[in-house]
Amino acid sequence: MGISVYRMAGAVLLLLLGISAAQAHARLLNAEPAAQSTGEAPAKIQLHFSEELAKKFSSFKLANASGVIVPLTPADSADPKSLAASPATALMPGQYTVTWTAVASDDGHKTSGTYVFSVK
Ligand SMILES: [Cu+2]
Repeated sequence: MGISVYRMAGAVLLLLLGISAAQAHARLLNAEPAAQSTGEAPAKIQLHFSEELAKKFSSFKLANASGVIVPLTPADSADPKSLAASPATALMPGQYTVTWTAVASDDGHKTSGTYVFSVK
């Protein structure tokens, strides 16, 4: 009887831990250039997340309107919640898609997403 109470308490604890871990997934908060924005060719692309990232496993890539990958030079951000990189050559006018993968450093959970911005 005593053991089952402990087991029950353990199960509840695991459930609570599971819920708090789920909240630690890294969400994209904002970026420069901003999603859906149109502006000058950016010297740097920076993504800001809700959680600290395991940077080794977190990255993003950039593709032009034809789907061709644009080479990026990683620009190491001192901010543990940000990823940054610079286009290897100036971006031509057009629409670009950022595809990101982020791994939260606290629980190792992976999130991903895409957004677009345009260069005029
Ligand atoms: Cu998580």
